[in-house]
Amino acid sequence: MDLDAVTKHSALHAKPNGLILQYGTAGFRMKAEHLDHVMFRMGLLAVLRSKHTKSTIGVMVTASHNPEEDNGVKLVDPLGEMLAPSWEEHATCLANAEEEDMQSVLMDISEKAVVDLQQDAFVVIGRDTRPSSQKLSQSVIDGVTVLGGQFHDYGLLTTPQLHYMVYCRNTNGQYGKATIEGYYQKLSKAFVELTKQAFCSGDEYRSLKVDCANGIGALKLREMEHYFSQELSVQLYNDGTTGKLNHLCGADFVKSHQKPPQGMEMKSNERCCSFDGDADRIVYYYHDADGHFHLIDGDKIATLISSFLKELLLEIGESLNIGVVQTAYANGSSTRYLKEVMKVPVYCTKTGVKHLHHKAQEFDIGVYFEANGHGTVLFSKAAEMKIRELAKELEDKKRKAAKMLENVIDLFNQAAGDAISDMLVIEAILALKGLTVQQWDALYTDLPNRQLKVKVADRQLISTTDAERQAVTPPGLQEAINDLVKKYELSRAFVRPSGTEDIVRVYAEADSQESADSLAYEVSVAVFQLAGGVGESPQP
Ligand code: G16
Repeated sequence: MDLDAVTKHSALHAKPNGLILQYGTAGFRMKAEHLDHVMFRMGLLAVLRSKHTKSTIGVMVTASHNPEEDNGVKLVDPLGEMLAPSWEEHATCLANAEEEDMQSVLMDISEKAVVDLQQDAFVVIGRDTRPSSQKLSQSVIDGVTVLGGQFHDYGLLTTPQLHYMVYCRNTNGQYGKATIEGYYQKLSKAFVELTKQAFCSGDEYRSLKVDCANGIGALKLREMEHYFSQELSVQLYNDGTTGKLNHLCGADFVKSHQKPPQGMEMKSNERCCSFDGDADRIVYYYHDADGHFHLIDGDKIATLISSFLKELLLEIGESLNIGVVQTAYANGSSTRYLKEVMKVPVYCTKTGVKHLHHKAQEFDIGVYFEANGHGTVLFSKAAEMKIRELAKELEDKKRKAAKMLENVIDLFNQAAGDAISDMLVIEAILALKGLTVQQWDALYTDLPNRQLKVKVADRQLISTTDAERQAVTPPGLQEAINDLVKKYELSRAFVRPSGTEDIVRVYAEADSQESADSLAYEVSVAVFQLAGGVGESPQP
């Protein structure tokens, strides 16, 4: 490790005075102009992580659903998962180190993590379409090269595509080819094979409107669409040619405001969906004949997928165990439906796909989705082998079901939640089951809910327990929430500090929209008063 070279180059990527950052829900995020030093340093860290794991590591430059002026960085571990928690601490130390301490912090990480410094390192890099992303990804490359690491810059990619590349490279191509064509071919082949089996191939199933949040999803879906256009035609909205990234559009906007994105032309009962800024989340929606907006979020996506998988397993007579993983944001009706009607075990983890992914690995088939539309399905190696064997051995209807499962395995991005892959899975399932969007929506009725944001001086004052469902500090906050919840029927509420934005999130649900809105407002006032609210106080 040439530490003098690190010092020299680090000075060119100087840390702004007094800036303290924390590796959050999905890496570092803030205004792009403050991130140059973080990118350089994450390039250094990726090299150490690569040496330590003797594998390729990924660095994605994106701030996903955040406004265009923000940026961020996500590190991707060898099997395409999020960076291991113990290394998140190293990332935070390195990002906050003063210039004169850079050498000692790097040595300290290498010693604590037992990094073999003689080992080669390889890092792959991707970026989203933000104006700041290209320059910031160059800073990552500077960090990688100064520590002697090799790299491949994929340029513009969705976040899940970078996760896929890392997974492919570290399994010597067994998971797929580590090129953008490899990704398109693998997913489209599985999708085309699956939809071939559909009985209902009427026009109704063949067209979908996609709001791309004015982000990278538009570029990549355009590149990919000709691979499957015989089976599904996609019409792209908010494709980045005129609008601003994530502004009044995208999955986060649609989910949190519970209304359609700007620019989308919706006819009644037409199936529409929205990606977020880096295309790792998806939500569906439609207008009914009376013009009412219906949102189909991650919870209903998880329900559709798990019921389809259960049916296929029943058909082939295999008792592989399925588990569904959610977070505290999951609508109470979805959890009840999964447990009581579908009889599948449901688990709740903290927010952040890294937590859900980890829990989902405990099952033969782990289905995980956050209500915001971030999720995928994981198949254990043993389950995958079994299904592939059965697809060869079984006969007739059973063989057909096993083959479908095999294609489903290939169609899911098992490294990370992926809007494009999830969209194709959902479209295939709807076609195969002959379901309209309304029939899908009618599986259960969501409890009315509301999400709000509260600005406080220091959001870390709020700490939580029980998968974020209970506030531990500041004193008195949980008691206040408990008292407010008692005023409403079928109600629930919780608060937690966001790990991607400088705000506190408030979630409430109740028996009517009026009650959910009112409960969310009252809880916001409690947060504002007890946790040091700043600026204008919450408005009803
Ligand atoms: C990231 C995480 C998600 C999380 C979301 C919001 O999404 O990957 O798991 O739900 O942030 O997190 P928070 O509530 O802590 O702000 P994305 O799509 O922005 O990368």
